[in-house]
Amino acid sequence: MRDSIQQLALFGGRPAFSENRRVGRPNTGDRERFLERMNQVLDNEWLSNMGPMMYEFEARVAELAQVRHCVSLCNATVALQLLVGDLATGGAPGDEVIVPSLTFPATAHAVKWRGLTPVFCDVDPVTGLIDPEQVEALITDRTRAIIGVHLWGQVCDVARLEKIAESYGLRLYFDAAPALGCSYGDVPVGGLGHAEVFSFHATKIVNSFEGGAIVTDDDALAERMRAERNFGFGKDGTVQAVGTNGKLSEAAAAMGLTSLEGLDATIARNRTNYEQYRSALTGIPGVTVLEFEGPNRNNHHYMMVNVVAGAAGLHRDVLLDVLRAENILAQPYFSQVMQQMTPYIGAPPVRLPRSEELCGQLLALPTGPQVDTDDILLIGEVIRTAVAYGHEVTARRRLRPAVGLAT
Ligand code: T4K
Repeated sequence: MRDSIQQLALFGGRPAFSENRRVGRPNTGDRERFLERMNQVLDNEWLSNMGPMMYEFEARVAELAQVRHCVSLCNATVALQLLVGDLATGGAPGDEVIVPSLTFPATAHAVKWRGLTPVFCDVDPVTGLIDPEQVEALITDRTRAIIGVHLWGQVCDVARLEKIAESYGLRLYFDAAPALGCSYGDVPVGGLGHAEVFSFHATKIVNSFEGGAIVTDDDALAERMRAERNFGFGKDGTVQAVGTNGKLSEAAAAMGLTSLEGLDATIARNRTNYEQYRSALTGIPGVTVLEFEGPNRNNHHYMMVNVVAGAAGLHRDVLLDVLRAENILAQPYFSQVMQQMTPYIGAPPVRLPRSEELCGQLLALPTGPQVDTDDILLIGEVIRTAVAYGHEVTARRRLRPAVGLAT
C-alpha cells in the first residue's frame, strides 16, 4: 500500500503506470484476420454500398441478437435519427418522446434533430436506468414513444416499460449502444421493444471504427430503414422516401466482423476483471461497485463505481484527478445530465435529482482484455490510498467551485 499522500503521483510520487490504462481502448480482434479481410475488400474492388462484408456483418449481429433484421448504419446516432424519423412520419411538431436524463447526448439529439421534443425522465437511484414510474407520470396526449437506454450493459426494466407502452399505445425503442452481448433474462438485447440500436463505435465492446445498427423483428420497419439509409432508394431502385447516406463501409464491416469474433473472450475477461475489481475495492468507504448481478447478462464493458464524497472524503472529480496523474484514465459517465446541456435548459430549469446526483458520482475504470490482475490490484491500491487521505487530498488539490463534499 502506498502509505503516504506523497506517494500519489498528484503530489509528486511516481505514477503507478508508465503507459496509460484507459477506458474505451478498442477491441480490434485478430490483426491478421482483419488484414486478410481488408485484402479481400481491396480485391473485391467493392468498398461501400451494401457490399458482401456488410451483409455478413449484419447476418452475424442478427444471429447474436436473435432478430430477423439488422440494418447496419454508419453510426448509432444516425440509426437513432432514422428510427425517430420513422416516428415523426405522420406526427405533428411538438410530439414528445420520453428519454432518460442520464444518457449520452445522441439519444436526445436524435429526437430534437427530427423535430420532436425530448422529455427527460429521472432514473433509478441505484442503476441509473430510466424509471418506469416516472415515465408513466410524464405521458401526455403528445407522447409518441419511449426510448430506454441500457446503460453500462444493464438492461432496462423491459416488462414494465412494455406494459406502459402498450397501455398508452406508444412505440418502445431501446438505445442499446453499450449493450451488445447482454441479455434480459434469456432474451438477448436486440430483440426488446419495437426496435433497438447498437453502436459499433471504436470505444464499444465490438467496434467497426464507426458504426451502428437498428435491429428489429418488424419487417416493414426494417425495409423502410434500409431504404432511408440509402437516400430513400427502395427495392425497385426508385426513391420511395426522403433518405440519407447512412451506409456502413466495407472497411468498417471488416473491422466489425473481426472485433465480433472476439466478443465471447472479451466478455469472459471483462467478467473476471469485474470480480477482481470488486475484491480490490472492498471496504473502501464511499466507493461502491455498481452491482451487475441478477437474471440479466451484462457484457461488463464498463466497470462502474459510485463515489459518495461525504463517505469517501473526496469528490469523484478529485479522485479522477488522482487517477489521471497515475496514468489511469478513468472517465465520468456522464459528464452532464441532459437537462443541463445548453440546448435543453428549460425555463424554469428541470430538476431531476437522482440523475443529477448519480452524474456527479459515477466513474468508469479501465477494463477489457488489455487490463490484467496486477493492473486492477494497483488501481485498487491507488483508490484505497486516495480515500484513506481523502480530506487531505481534497484540501491540497486546488478545488474547482463545483467540487465539494456535500453528498
Ligand atoms: N447512445 C449511447 C447511450 C451512447 O453511449 C452513444 C455513444 C451513442 C448513443 C452514439 O453512438 P455512436 O453514434 O458514437 O455510434 C465516446 C464515443 O464517441 C461514443 O460513441 C460513446 N457513446 C460515448 C459513451 O463515448 P467520448 O466523447 O467519451 O469519447 P473520447 O474521445 O473521450 O474517448 C473515450 C475513451 O476512449 C478515452 O479514454 C480514449 C479512448 N479511445 C477513444 C477512441 C475514439 C481510444 O482508446 N481509442 C479510440 O479510437 O465519446
